[in-house]
Amino acid sequence: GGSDEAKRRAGERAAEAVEDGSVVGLGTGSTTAFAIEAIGRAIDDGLEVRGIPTSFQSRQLAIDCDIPLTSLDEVLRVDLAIDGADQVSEAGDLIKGGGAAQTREKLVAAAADRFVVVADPSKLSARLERSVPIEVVPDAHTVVAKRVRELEPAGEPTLREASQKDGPVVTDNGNLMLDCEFGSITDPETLATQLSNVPGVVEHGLFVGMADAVYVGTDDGLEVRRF
Ligand code: DER
Repeated sequence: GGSDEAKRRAGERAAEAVEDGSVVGLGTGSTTAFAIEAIGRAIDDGLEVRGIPTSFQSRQLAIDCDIPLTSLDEVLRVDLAIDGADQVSEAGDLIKGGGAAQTREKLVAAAADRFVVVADPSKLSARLERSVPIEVVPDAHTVVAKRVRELEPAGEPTLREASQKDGPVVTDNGNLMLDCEFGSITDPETLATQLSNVPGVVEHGLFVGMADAVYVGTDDGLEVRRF
């Protein structure tokens, strides 16, 4: 992973884009955590915003930072969503779900007028080539795994195992995670559609054409890519 300094730069710069009176999506992970903490400090200085958390982790951090919270049920629109990514392609497409939170992350990003991704250089890749996390309803994990192996191009699924518990990772929504290896993904849009069409898939971690900007923090600067 990247350095904390690079992540901090990206997160804090994204927090500066939050406007007074707005609704902001609060993503998951260590890079976005710097944005959430910076939004908390801005609130101490008088900024008025409401946040929509995307996971148990981001909700807890937002509460610790005294950020007033709301939900997609209660607002008509989200002004800005800020979130990290596991990989960012040159085209601005993303793989997410390393934190198993991609379903709510995608809901909030899709509801947002503007979606800003915060990253460090270790996340950048010409093409998407990490394994694609897929959240599946528990009863469907074997049938979804079978369908993933039969896709063209085929994927190799692995049920994500918990590290401090015997058995699988259970998501915030009570589902399971399949990490699916497709090699280098030449057509993310088609793969995204194929995965969405498999019954039992709750949401997959391909975010195609969703990011409006990627803030790439480095140890001594920040590069902004707009899409
Ligand atoms: O997409 C994800 O699930 C990742 O956890 C993402 O949010 C990045 O996390 P990081 O900033 O800790 O690398």
